[in-house]
Amino acid sequence: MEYKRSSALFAAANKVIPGGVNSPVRAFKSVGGHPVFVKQAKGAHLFTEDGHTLIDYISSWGPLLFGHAFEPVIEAVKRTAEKGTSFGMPTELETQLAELAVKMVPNIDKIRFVNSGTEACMSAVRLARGYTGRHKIIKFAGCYHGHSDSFLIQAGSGAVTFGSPSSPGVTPGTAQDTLLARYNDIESVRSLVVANADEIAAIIVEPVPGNMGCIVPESGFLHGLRDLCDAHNILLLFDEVMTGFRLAKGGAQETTSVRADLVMFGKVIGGGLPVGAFAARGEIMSHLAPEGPVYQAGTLSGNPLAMAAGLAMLQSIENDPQVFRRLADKAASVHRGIESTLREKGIPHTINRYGSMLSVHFDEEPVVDFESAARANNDTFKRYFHHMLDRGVYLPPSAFESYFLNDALSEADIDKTLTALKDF
Ligand code: KE4
Repeated sequence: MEYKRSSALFAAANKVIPGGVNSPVRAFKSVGGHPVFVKQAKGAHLFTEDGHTLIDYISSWGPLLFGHAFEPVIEAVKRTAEKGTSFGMPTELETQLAELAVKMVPNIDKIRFVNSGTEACMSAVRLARGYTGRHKIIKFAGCYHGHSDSFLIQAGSGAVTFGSPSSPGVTPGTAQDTLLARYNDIESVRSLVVANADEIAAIIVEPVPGNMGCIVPESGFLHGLRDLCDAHNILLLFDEVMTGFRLAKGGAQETTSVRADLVMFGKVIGGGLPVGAFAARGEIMSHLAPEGPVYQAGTLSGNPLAMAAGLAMLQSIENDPQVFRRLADKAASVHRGIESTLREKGIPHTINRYGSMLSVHFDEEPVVDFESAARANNDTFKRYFHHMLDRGVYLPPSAFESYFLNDALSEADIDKTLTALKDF
């Protein structure tokens, strides 16, 4: 497939936008080539500026549970926009979305809306630190919580327990308060807790990670985090920006039966418009300004268009809770089809799947954490990505991302996807 127009548009974008994109993963850096520019989309199909139609397995990196240009969301945004786009004053829409989210998600009484998952996670960590009076946090190698300084931390040298900046511009002063553990390795967490007793405000985790590809939590791991937090008065923060309202109405708290103290949301809760959120039981949220001393604010937080889109999305979920089962079944079909073809061809691979989250790793060893995810063969992944793109299937342009299926994906789309792989 030719992408001449996308190539020209990318050249123009590079003149005025760093790297030609407003978020790095879109630039195809890890798969080579140049990004595809989309003109519009409907259901599970992307229509590119080059006149191609692609089957979409990203769904805008998760938000579009029911597919692109979902009628209830479009109508809600149109209807709301005609009354004004932003007021900087409270609207009933914010309360309606908050009431519905609190009804759907376990263990939360109150929720604060922000504009991105990054803002949600950043604010939740500040609230955890303000509530506990402690400074340190534990995160996991490979888990991504947005681009706030406290999260852009990589494992420090073996000797030290705290991390080091993974990006220029993040200071050692910030890095020293972020400790790095290994996902699915409860002993790596326990040793950090013991070594930093009484200094740790929070453990922040993607309960089902999607930023190392999809990683499945091993039995007992998340319960182990809950037990460690209970024993040492540490808050457990579930970053459900990806999993919230995608795995189940109650997200990963529901599917894993593990209670978090603070939960962060993004993506689906905004129905494709910029919404992030963080939520907890009332006695934690009461520490947040203006009720309490922990400051957090935002000009466009609770924006009426975004609230209307999120409300239409969550109401659609409320009215059709079978969507999660349908999505999980579609993911299982894709999993089985890809696995049987790669096995026939003798190509080493492992596929991880949890609900409608799925990722293909070109390594026959299990992928259970960042280290094992990083071991996979990226050259094969690049070939696989472009092979599928050339045949009209748009997969995440990175081996460290999860597929996000949407409910508009049809059997015909899945058949076409699996047929495209046959001559790989
Ligand atoms: P945003 O600030 O991008 O809305 O959310 C940050 C974030 C927080 N937590 C989790 C678990 C996330 O997956 C994300 C963002 N996800 C990436 C995809 N891996 C967004 C895509 C991008 O960076 O463009």
